[in-house]
Amino acid sequence: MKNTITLAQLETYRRDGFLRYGQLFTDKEMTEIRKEIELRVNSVGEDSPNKHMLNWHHHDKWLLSLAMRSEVVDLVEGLIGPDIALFNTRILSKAPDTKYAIPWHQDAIYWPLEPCAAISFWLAVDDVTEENGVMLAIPGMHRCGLLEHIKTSRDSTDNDQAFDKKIHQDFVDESKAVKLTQASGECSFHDVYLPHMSLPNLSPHRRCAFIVRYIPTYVKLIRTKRQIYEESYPLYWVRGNLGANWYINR
Ligand SMILES: O=C(O)CCC(=O)C(=O)O
Repeated sequence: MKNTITLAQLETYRRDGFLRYGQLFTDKEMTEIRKEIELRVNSVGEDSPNKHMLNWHHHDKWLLSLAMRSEVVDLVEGLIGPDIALFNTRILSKAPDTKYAIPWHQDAIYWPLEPCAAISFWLAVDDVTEENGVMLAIPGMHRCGLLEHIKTSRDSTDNDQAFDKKIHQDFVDESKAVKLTQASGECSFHDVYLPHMSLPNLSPHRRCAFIVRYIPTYVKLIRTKRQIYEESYPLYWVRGNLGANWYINR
């Protein structure tokens, strides 16, 4: 049966800039997904406590097929419409007892998209609690457009170095932030302009998520073909009209 987004869910997504969808995969499916993702996380060295495995779907067919699963894409369609491309993927695994946080940011500051429209699908591989590196978001602030970001310092102890920019503190009212705790197998979606961050993992448990970014195909990737390869940006067509881009799978 096709997964659908209700009108109320769509309205929530548009109003808040994110949607906590709830359970997407069953416990049985998650056992399999967790096993596969764990294999990949454990294959990466111990040099960083936070494992950022960016765009592994380019060389990993299993990850690509997870990102293409109709259970996920049906929901994405309900939120951004029927013409969809896969832009990037990330496994983000936070090791237990680590001090690294991800600073407040909007994904829009990083991505060469014109117009800048994208949605992130965030799958909780492990249970996400208030202690193990939960993501925080400020509802409704995606409607403010791009906020001023400043560089984070490389040696900062509170920053995850994969994110080198943070929203200027004048624009972040943490009292309005909500914590996106989720059980394993639950998922959320967030808009490219949503201010969000994540806390350090102070618990004895890993916090791993699989994150996929999709764009509507009318959005143009502002890169030459050479840059697309150098920066690991080739798009995959997922469904609907092809729109303005070149796709590696077409
Ligand atoms: O998973 C996290 O801790 C943060 C993820 C994030 O910043 C993102 O999905 O853009």
